[in-house]
Amino acid sequence: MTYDFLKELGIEDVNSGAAYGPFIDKPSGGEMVSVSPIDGKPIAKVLKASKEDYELVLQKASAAFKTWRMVPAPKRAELVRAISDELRAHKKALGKLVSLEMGKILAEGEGEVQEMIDMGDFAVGQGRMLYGLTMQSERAKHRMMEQWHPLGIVGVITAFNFPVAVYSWNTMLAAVCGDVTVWKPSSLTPLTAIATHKIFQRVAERFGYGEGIFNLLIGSGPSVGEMMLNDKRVALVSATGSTAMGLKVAVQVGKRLGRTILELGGNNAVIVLDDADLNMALSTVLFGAVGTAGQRCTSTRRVLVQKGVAKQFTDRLVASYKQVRIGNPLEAGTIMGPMVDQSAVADMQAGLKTIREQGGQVLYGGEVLSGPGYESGCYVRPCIVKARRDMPIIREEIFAPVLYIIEVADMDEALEANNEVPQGLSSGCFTLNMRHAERFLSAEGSDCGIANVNGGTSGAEIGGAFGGEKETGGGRESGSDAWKQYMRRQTSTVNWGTEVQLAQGIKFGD
Ligand code: UN1
Repeated sequence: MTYDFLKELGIEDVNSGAAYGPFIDKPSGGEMVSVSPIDGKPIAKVLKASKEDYELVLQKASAAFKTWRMVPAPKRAELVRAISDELRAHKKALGKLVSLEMGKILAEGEGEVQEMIDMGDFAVGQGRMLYGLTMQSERAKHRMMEQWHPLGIVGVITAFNFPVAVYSWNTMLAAVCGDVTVWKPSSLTPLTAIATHKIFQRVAERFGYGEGIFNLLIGSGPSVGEMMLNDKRVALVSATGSTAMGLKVAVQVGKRLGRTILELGGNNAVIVLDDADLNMALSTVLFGAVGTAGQRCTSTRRVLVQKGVAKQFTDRLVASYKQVRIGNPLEAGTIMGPMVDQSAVADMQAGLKTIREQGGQVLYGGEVLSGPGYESGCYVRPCIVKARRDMPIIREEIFAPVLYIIEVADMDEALEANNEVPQGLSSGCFTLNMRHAERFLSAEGSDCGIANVNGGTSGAEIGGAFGGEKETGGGRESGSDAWKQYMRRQTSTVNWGTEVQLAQGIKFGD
């Protein structure tokens, strides 16, 4: 091992990938190696969870829930507050591990840990605000109210691209809501998950809740994921990933009438109208399309640019793409690191082939880079394609830095194009005309879960509800009232009078 900061995070040469709070000494699901896309070299090994490990973890989680649900929510929030503090102390190291293991640049890796910290702080406040309503009873001397109770075990399935932030969106809230979590991280980012679990677990132990509150199961989809989907003990499965994966989760969990939160594919557009502030639009689109090497579900994939500014916008965007420094994401000055692995690169190349076949014109980039510093085979040049609305490929999500520029006549066409893809996660509209801006946000405007004016598609704050419509899955995570999904609602009526009264004025018997 060549990276000193891994010691700070407790990562060893061989690491257990299963924990019911404490790590299981030697999980028996086989061994895997985590490889860095930066140089293609192994970082460390992980022992995966087997069926037996799964069962032990689920038993411990079930037992822990019985205790945890009775701890007052503000007290549960104190533990979450301490986790936020612990994350602050290790922000640099954990951010670096995110970069090392999945390739996003250091600023984004640290930004992701900041998102965890912010989410923790948000959840701490929420711990005193798990509000229910009181309703007016139609019966005299009756009180009617709703309460929110802890739900149970929450399965959290996360993707490689936000290996820690999305875990926190779910887990910080679940913890204050009185739930316990079982985390199945992406097989591409096991070490990040182990390091994160260690931080959470350390705090849980300090507070005397050492077993079963935070649990971790690293393993393949079929072994660990599948068991979780079919397990009635798991009340809610919150899953982030592709639409294909989400469909599977929805069907399998739906078969047992379990709950799901799905955060799936995006195909996000930015509208740039003739009256836009072009400088703002350009830098926002650059970040949205090139950031995280185009591997955010909120990445900007389509620019719908009005014809009056199309040429100027395109020329200037190509010029800024030429300035993008591609290389080691741990080095200052790098704007774009590698893609997560060679298979992601192959998918991008296959996508580009289809784009060309369908008449898309590559204006810049798309090549796989080779030579010194690029030996891992995971580095690509971000790509700009001049495309048309009738190309079928633009309806699919290629999880790579490929940006379509599509010319539109006016706001009517821009909205139609924004909404014509099957996904509905995020969208943005650059305009200085308040009528266009308000229309974009109106009922006939963007059909996405996120719609920004003079803002891009990625980089959402944790305070709002995050998620989208249509094939994006409909789930909402992180801020606003997303907490409600992690609890069960109970409507209660108390009769404090001396008579039995039936609702709807029904007289039954005498
Ligand atoms: C994701 O890509 O799965 O809006 C999440 C953003 C981030 C979260 C993205 N805050 O880009």
